[in-house]
Amino acid sequence: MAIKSYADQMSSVSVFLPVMDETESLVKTVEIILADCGDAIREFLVVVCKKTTPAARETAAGLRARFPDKVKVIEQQRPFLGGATQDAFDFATGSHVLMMASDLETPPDRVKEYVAQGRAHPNAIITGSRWIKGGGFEGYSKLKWFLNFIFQKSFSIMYMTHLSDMTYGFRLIPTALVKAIRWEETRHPFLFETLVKPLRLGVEVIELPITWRAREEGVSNNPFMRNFEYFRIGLKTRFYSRERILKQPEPKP
Ligand SMILES: Nc1nc2c(ncn2[C@@H]2O[C@H](COP(=O)(O)OP(=O)(O)OP(=O)(O)O)[C@@H](O)[C@H]2O)c(=O)[nH]1
Ligand SMILES: [Mg+2]
Repeated sequence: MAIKSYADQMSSVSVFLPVMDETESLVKTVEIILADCGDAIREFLVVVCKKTTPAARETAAGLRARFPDKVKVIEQQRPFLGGATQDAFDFATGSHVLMMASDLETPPDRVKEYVAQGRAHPNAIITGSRWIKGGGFEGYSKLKWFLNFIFQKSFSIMYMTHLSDMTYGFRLIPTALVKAIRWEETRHPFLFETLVKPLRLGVEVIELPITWRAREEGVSNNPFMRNFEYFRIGLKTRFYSRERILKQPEPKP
């Protein structure tokens, strides 16, 4: 079946920024992106939840006051990181959504490269890879590094894809595509779901080498044992039909 186009061009980007305890990191993220490629940015969707610290909330409000045309602060309705991302998808008005974090583990100085790639390949997903030449990990636990490698290899074989990193949540996706898919995960495995479901639909995915550096501010919200939950969505989706992945049936050709 011919692959549907979800974006003929990249006109603007909605940047999703989930926030728990980030202050300086959040400010840096917004400032760097605006300085590097502010023209391409339609909006920053800063998503806060009940567990977001008062200092982080204040920081978000401060950014909204400084950049009222660009920064929106959204009170999260669905639970956890996957829920925060789905909430942002509902609000996104740009042609593309950039999924990232506000803890500097998704380096904001690389966003301009996503923008350039997105303009050149508007119908594709542009995703960061820590495993290809030029990418890497700094300050990642050795055990997690090893398990991540095995995980990536297993799923690249299962999905018969050249992709080397399907779990790094630093990616640019056409907005129409995220709005068309029926999402399931609410926690961190959502990051994997946003790659495997489009892959099953036949969407092109382009990797950019990125070095992941452990955060200096705040703490991770993903306890180690939860990493094993990534298998569930990966295994299920491998056998899903297009109808199962999409919210609406596709028109017959
Ligand atoms: N609004 C909101 N933000 C969240 C939630 N969970 C995590 N975040 C934010 O999402 C980003 C990624 O979360 P982390 O806990 O750092 O996850 P991670 O870096 O993928 O996980 P590790 O590899 O275990 O460090 C951070 O900026 C968090 O503050 C949530 O439930 N709601
Ligand atoms: Mg993190």
